[in-house]
Amino acid sequence: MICWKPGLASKRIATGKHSAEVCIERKCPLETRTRFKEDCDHHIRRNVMQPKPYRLETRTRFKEDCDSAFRSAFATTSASVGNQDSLQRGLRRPQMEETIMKQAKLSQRGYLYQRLKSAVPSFIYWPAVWLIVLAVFIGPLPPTAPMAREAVARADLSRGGTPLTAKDYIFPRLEQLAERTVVRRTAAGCIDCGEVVQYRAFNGTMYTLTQFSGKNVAVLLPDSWMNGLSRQERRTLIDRCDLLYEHLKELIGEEPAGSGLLPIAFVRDTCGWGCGYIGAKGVEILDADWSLDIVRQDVAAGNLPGVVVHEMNHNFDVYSAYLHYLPEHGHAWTDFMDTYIRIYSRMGFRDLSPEEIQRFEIRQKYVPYISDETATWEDCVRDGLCQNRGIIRNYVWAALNHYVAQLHGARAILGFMSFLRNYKATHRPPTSPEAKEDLRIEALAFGTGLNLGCYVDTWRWYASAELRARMTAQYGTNNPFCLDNDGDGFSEIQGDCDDSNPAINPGTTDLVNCNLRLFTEPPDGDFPNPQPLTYPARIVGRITDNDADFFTFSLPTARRVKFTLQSTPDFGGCLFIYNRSGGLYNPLAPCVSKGGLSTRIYDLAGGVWRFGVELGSQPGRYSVEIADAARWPVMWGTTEPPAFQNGAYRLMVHTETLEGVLETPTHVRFWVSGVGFVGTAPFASSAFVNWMPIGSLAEGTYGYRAQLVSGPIPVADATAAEWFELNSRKR
Ligand SMILES: [Ca+2]
Ligand SMILES: [Ca+2]
Ligand SMILES: [Ca+2]
Repeated sequence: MICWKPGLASKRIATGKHSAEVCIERKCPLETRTRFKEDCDHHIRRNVMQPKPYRLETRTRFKEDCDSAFRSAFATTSASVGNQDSLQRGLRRPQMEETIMKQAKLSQRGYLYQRLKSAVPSFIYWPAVWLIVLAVFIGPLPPTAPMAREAVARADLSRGGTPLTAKDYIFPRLEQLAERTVVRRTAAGCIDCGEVVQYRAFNGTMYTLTQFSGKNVAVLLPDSWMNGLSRQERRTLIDRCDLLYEHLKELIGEEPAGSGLLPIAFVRDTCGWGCGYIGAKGVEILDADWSLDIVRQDVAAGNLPGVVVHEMNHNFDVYSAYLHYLPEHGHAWTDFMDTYIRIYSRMGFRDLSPEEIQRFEIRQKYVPYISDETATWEDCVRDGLCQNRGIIRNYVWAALNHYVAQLHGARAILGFMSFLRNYKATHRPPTSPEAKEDLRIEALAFGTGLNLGCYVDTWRWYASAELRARMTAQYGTNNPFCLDNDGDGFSEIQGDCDDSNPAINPGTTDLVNCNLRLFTEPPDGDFPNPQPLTYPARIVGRITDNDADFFTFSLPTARRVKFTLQSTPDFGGCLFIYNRSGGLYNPLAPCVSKGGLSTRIYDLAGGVWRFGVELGSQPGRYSVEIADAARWPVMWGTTEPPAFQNGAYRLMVHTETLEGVLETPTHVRFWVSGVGFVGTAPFASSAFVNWMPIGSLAEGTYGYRAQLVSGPIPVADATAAEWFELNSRKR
């Protein structure tokens, strides 16, 4: 029997003899390599891939085999795959993306999700306008190369062989808007009432589709989707899209141009996986089997598919003339909005909470820029000269808004948008990049109610002398976020999480998550063995040849702890946790290869724990985060079928928990499918409104949801729809 030697597990187990001795001595449990191999094979089987015969080598080596099998599957499309943002972005790098989308069907696990969870940029970029970051995955494996090729070929055929264009959005010409199908509402309120309509697509093709109407959007489905989605999934798709529109309208303060409902049409040929007008109503999603499978996975779980969110964000890019100055600025906007709307609405993304998404965005988009002290707006954003340093101009443009949103909350972004709205109503668009940044910074200043001159300095950004003078006149010179009250050398905008305590500063806490204490390996030394940690923590370290870094931390009580190991960007290896007897605690250890990120959650008992970051495929730099695993989604409230009395339906919600709720709610508002928000009640543990349907509403099935708000902002996601029958005899 072979098992893992405590301590330098990944190295010592390399000799079976040694391991066998340890086994006998310590009566090791079944933490065998075979077990590990099964884990790998399991992934392979799930992805219709035949495992190749593995030689009996070490666990770490085995993991590499897994990885290299993974990489070889990408041989036809290069090893690079899209990063998380392309998931919301539609099909921007046609063949490669399509291959990946196709894999989602085969993996049955939502490949997009895996990409958000495990993609990490390294510093090699696709040499095209729409930069896609190279990423390496640990996780489910894609199909073999021939299968991937076949998938691409089939997808191409399904599109009639026309090449996909690079961009998944269109700046609509006036004639295009004039010709577009104006989609009128069918039977008012009835979510199941389909009507067969003729739809003229963006490219002029006519389609016969079945239209279902919400309050704001209409979903137009071909027969394949009518059959492919269950009635319940179809309702969720319509209602979630409708609710998304409502949240976007509230946040942005202006609706896309065009009369009628916003059509979301599923067609055989369009400009990407999804395609959307910029600033005008119109979304098309590709009608293909793999596309149906991906969309269905999300709606079956009650969620919105990323591709729809992304395209609707293009429609809501209503200030484009006032903000855009980059070559591909439509996607700088969505680099902010695709995730921010999930943060603002409290929707989250599958099991990622809004806060986790926000931190992910800031780590990915803000940190690479701000931590490079030579990076400036002029060089890295306006002129785009810093790609080889891992600084992507679109990301940095979006990062400012993400960072302000994290520091100042949703009200600041609401204010930002309202400033743009008023400005647009009274001014012509600025023309130069400098003037557009002046407008953006001024809008953020309005949103925060502060003079952001010192933010501009911290960010090495641009602001004209006129703007600085206006901000001083409007908001004074005193911005508390720019003061260093405790004299530790940092203000809050520079990352001081507690400006009344000099022991807390960017040298001791993580820049992205203030809760994490930071432990950095000395530049010319090594961590002590072991390095004690204060939980929760972030470790920034380095593994040299023959090195392993060990850490201890103490949990006062039992916790669900999430371990995140990231290769930044060159380390390859694993994170092993040891139990009190020195045995291996986590046979399913998080492991990364170059540029990868891996996350695992463990239920750990209270007490002292020890873990090691140990060499696998190659030495290099890494980071580790250990923190409580946030629960998401959190079902904050439960609803019940509405009681009918005195001509009204009683819509009721019982609050189960305020865990994960952004701030103390003031009110509960109620949403009815196809109708919109119908009433608001003061927050109470059981809150209700009596909803009296108006006479024009059709009979049929309706769904209601409840959402917690604090003043103008949502503080929890809407509850799942409670479906009920609206009966005309009850009017
Ligand atoms: Ca300070
Ligand atoms: Ca401080
Ligand atoms: Ca080290």
